[in-house]
Amino acid sequence: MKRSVVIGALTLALGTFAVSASALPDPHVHNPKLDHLAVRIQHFRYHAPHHDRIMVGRPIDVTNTDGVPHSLTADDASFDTGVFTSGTVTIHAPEEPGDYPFHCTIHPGMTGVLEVLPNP
Ligand SMILES: [Cu+2]
Repeated sequence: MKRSVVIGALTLALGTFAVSASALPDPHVHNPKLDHLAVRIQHFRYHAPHHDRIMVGRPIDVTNTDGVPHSLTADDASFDTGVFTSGTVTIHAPEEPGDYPFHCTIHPGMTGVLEVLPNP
């Protein structure tokens, strides 16, 4: 009797794990969340949903809400909004997958990393 209860609990735990594992993004399935990225600059920081991930070549809207000059500039210069003080500038993710560190050319302490994924 006690043994069957333990097995039941173990099955339940495995079932829960299977559900959470299937929720992870599958690199072979098109994920619409990676078609577009919106990055907000606020209080001298970059804020983006979905962990700054996007597929190759897709548009990135960068909005500066600070009212002071900022940029979002790849360390390797593969993308760059240029310096802007307000509004939204649209750039595009590089065509080569990889991790792309970026920074603000005005404020060196502002940094982030863009993860560019291949097309599925
Ligand atoms: Cu800045």
